[in-house]
Amino acid sequence: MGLKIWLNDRLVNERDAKISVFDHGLLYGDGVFEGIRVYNGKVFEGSAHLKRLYESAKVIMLDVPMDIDTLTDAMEQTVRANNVQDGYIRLIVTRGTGDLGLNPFICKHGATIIIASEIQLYPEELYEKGLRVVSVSSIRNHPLSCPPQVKSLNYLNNILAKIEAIQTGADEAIMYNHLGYVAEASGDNVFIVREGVICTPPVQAGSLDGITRNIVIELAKKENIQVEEKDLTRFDLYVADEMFLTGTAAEVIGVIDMDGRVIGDGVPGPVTKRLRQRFFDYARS
Ligand code: PXG
Repeated sequence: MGLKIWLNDRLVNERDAKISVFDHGLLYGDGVFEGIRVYNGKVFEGSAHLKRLYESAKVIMLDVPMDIDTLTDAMEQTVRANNVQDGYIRLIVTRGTGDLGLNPFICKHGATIIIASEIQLYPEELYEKGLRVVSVSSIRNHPLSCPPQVKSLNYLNNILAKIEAIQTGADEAIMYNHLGYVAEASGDNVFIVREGVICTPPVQAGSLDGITRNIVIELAKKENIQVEEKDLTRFDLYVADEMFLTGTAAEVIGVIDMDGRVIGDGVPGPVTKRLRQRFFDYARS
């Protein structure tokens, strides 16, 4: 039977959900996407994700073929058609079908794809034990290349980072920017706790403006924990009392080892655990 997939203007069966080999999303990674959670059958932070999608599209001069209300409705229809209660939406807008040339303006209109399905989280035991991360040599996009805030279909930089991490036996990569400051993990934002203060790199350091990141910052402030967005170095991470990552898939997950240095007490710390719980409650409320 398979899933019901939203393709352009309607729901189709999974086996009929096909796009052209001349789609520039495939040929050049030319397009944008979002990964969005569904909790209790409801799209989580849908408007924040759509805002980011439209901004990414604007930067690469891609016209999203639907307005926000229509796209919101399409996501909700896709969630309902697949009976997703707790799951994941992959929303993709490609440049559409063109020919074998870079020129995006030859493509008449973008293709819209919405998949609503299950999500592969880190195994539960990793939330208990914490992640091991390594510094990788692949840096985040330079601000004068495709801006790192654009959530484009071209994720090769981050995939190279993930490969480096896996090759060394770690769970995740810590990526730096062209100046040597910490940017983020390959698909998650990074935070540290030091003497009771939470720090995370500013978006300008080359991190994605993460939706989980922003919620966690707000939740921390509500808990009366001071939050600073500032440039962080490798040193700051090594000597942190706690480290954790945030993202749509991972939610909030502790880090206990970086480049062979034990972080804090070598177990997910109290602030990490508290924020993980607060986020869990918020997402499901
Ligand atoms: N940085 C990068 C580079 C990301 O791709 C985040 C940070 C976290 O942002 P959010 O808005 O999710 O808090 C992301 C998000 C996947 C997948 O399928 C990847 C993301 C989100 C959902 C699924 O690997 N990345």
